[in-house]
Amino acid sequence: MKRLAVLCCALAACGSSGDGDLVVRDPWFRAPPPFANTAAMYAEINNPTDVDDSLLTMGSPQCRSFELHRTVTSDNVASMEAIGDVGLQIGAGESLALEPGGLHGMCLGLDDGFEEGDNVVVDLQFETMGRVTLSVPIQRR
Ligand SMILES: [Cu+2]
Repeated sequence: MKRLAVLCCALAACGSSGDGDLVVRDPWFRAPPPFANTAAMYAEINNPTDVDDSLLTMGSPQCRSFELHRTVTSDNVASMEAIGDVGLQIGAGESLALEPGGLHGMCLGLDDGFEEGDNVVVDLQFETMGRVTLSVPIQRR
């Protein structure tokens, strides 16, 4: 059973397993505006192993539901669409960027008190690695 190292440098608690497992770098939620009902989550997921993997789903007890989204721009208008059940591939030796303007996790139906400075528990379900739980800071960037 492989382990997953979480590098969460925003919390000054950096570490690495150093033995070639999946690594999630710099996970964060964009602090939502007042009364917003959704928030986007970003991170970089690195797969230094020699086994392909795939991010299948995300979830959080602080979100009514959670979707994987991509940003699509058409006629200069950006909008988001959900990625279906196929998940997001992270090939062996590759990285997956969840970043503003691109792929991201979307927390729908926010808890009250989802505010800058707090941390949110998020589960990521990977096809090969299984479930990974992160503590993700809410930030303004
Ligand atoms: Cu979205």
